[in-house]
Amino acid sequence: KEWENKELSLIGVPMDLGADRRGVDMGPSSIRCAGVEQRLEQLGFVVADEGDLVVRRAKHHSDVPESNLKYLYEIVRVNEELCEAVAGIAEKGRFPLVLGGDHSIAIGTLAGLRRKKSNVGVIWYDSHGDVNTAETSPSGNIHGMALAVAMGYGHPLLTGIGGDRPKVKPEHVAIIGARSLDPGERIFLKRLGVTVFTMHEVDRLGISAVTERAIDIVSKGTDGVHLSLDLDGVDPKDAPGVGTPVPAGITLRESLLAMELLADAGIVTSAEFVEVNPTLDIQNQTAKAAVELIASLMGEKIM
Ligand code: EXY
Ligand code: MN
Ligand code: MN
Ligand code: MN
Repeated sequence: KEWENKELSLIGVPMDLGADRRGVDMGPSSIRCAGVEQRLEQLGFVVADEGDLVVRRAKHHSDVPESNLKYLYEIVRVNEELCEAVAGIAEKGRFPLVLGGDHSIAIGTLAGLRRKKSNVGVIWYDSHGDVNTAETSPSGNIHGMALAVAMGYGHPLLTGIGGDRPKVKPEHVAIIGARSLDPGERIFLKRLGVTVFTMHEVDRLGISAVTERAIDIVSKGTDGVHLSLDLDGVDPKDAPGVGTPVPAGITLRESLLAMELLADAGIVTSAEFVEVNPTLDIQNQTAKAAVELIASLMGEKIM
């Protein structure tokens, strides 16, 4: 593995424009407060905290003529910057760990990873599919479009971040935890043949079998695996501090097992943890859950 040196770079992206809701911009800060760096250092990682990117407050969301894409230009600008930052980290052979921020930042992360790797596998751990386009989106919120953009679908300013090519192939993607898909997203996912482990599969097969199947899919024919973990994939009882909670989700306990299985498989080469909104949280519980998940992903063992 390229990060066997245990060198890791943290980068925060205080983005909330993709969710069109304040609070998730404090996600990186809340995860830092929950002790992410110290926890990683205890695991033997040499952590470089690269700080946060700057996200400008936009005056009004309807800045794109004849489009429902909210805050498009600033989201593009920040993701271009994130793309460069992630590419730089990966280039040095360090493990990029991106702290969000809303899920629109996955666009920049995946664009940056594509510089180093031609076939990135992606585990999209989320209650949502995030495969809307301007045409299918009920909200115009770009965080609900990030995975579609990474696969090459959406506004050209978004799909062009880090170069025009698609950043991820549909056959290298596995969604885990889906329980809120828009009608257009269902059609899109079927048409592209993306593997989706909904809560139905999680309940029927169990999280360990689902994770093992997902590992197979994302590691076949790929040269790296990115975990994009949206905290709203976790049940709101365990992770209440998210902007778009969806009930009946994957428990924290199951999620920790999923992370442990990923750690054992030794396939994950980058990760991001997104959508933590401390203004909706109870005592920073969701950021703390994020730190537990990160620790398990990076190899922490009970014994
Ligand atoms: N599917 C809905 C939309 O596109 O507006 C909700 C998306 C929420 C996205 C969250 C963070 O994963
Ligand atoms: Mn330190
Ligand atoms: Mn998401
Ligand atoms: Mn989500």
